[in-house]
Amino acid sequence: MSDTATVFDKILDGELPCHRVYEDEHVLAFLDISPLAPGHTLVIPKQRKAFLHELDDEYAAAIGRALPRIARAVMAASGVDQYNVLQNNGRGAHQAVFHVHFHVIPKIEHRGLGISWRPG
Ligand code: IU
Repeated sequence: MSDTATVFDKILDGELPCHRVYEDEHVLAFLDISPLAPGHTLVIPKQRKAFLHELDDEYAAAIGRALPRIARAVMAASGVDQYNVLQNNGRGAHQAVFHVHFHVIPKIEHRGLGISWRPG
């Protein structure tokens, strides 16, 4: 399963467009096509792996460096100081796209979009 191309690989390969938020040598971040809140951003490694535990250290470290930067950008763009970071592994854990990704979701309570997302 890990080597199966997903829609995120097509985005990485430039076959599909995205609203790019951040990019470096190992990481791409773009807006979720079906946002739970305005500014909902997905952060993916440029390594084709389905699950977090499969990532090489190089990509895991790069994601770790990039996430706080991207969180700051999402906060600034969304005008919020609260947000959720979520990451699903496995169909039973609500993973739909089998390329590792982190959700950065602004918490926008005043718009009535209070997200009560919980794993499982
Ligand atoms: P999940 O953690 O695998 O359940 O999240 C997949 C996310 O990918 C979900 O929020 C979708 O809206 C999002 N997404 C996307 O941004 N673009 C796409 O073409 C597809 C899914 I398919």
